[in-house]
Amino acid sequence: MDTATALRRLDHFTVETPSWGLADSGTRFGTFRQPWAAKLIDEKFADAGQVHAYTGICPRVALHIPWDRTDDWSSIKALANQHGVRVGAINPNVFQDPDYQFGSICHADERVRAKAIAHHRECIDIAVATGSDAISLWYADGTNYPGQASFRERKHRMQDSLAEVYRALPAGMRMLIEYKFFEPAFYHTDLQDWGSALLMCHKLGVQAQVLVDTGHHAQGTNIEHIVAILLDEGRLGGFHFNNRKYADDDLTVGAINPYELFLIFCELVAGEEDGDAAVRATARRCAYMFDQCPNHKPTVESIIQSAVCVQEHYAKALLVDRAGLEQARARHDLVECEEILKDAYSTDVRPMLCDWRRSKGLDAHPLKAFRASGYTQRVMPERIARRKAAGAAAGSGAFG
Ligand code: PSV
Ligand code: MN
Repeated sequence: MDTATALRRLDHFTVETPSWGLADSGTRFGTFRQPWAAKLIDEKFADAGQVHAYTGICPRVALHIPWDRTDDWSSIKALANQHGVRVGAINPNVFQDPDYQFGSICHADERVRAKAIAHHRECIDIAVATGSDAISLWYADGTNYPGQASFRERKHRMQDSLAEVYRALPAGMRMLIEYKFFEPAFYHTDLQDWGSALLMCHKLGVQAQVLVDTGHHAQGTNIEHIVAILLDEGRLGGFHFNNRKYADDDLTVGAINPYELFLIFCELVAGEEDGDAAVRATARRCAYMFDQCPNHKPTVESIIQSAVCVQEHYAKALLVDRAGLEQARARHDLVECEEILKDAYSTDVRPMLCDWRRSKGLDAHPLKAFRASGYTQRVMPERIARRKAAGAAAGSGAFG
């Protein structure tokens, strides 16, 4: 694709910011508090607004309930708008309440399943109230030891529970189903891979689609292949970008393996340009989101880094010489096929992206501009004072 067309295509490329990626996070060994990290929902919108103001590609913020719970959902839409963003996918949390120790929607106890289903319904209501068009579902359900439970009984409970949630979905709202092969369960996870997620979607209906998270696969898994299959089936609903070295590390996008990211984007872009209108529609509707934790980095800066990185790799994928690739494939010219990909990957797209930003009235260099703005230094004392005034009980955090 030529540069002018690629520049136009960049106008449609957006990625959702996770509210939890702006909050303090840690590991089971501890959380190192960052004095500027957002806690309350207005702070999360303010920070997300900064990410969008400097990158121009992050207009939506995903919320996690109950971490982001508030008494008045009707005012949340306006609050987000005040900060130049809007509400993205609503993520129910059915993994922290003590009732969910042995599962949520797969739990053997009907009372616990009903509680989990009611929470999903609440999230659908929140999505309606905030103008969001998706709920995003991830489950920690699984077992830790062989023999602990019947896989098939749990599968049936999941099917029945998700069917109930699906029935509550209004027209036009999507249910994104995310899989993960392990953690926190260490023996089996009920929704462990794209196959099980797809199976659920087929049982539920067209409003259910699979969400792929980079960190949720065994080492060496060919994620771009999964993306291609799900696109072809019309069931790729969303993508959680992050990067990992070992497991679900939730590091800044591109920190470890940018070439993998590029190859994933090659499939997403191939889908956007496919000759089949259904594949094109699926690819163009795929909700791109970050799912990362700051891991000792200043929160807003780390998401700006990710945003710049995904935009660069999307741009590189747009520049792949598709016609040349088709011809080289037809000749079985393996070397040329790979060279075409590497040419695009090696292209320095930064000047092109600087042009794109200038054309939108943005600073050409988002991270530098944000750092120079003094935002972090400004909000830090305000937030420290606010925490002191409110006491330790204020707000919600993320993991840990
Ligand atoms: C847990 O692994 C996780 O990171 C999933 O990827 C979800 O998308 C996210 O938390 C929010 O619930
Ligand atoms: Mn995720």
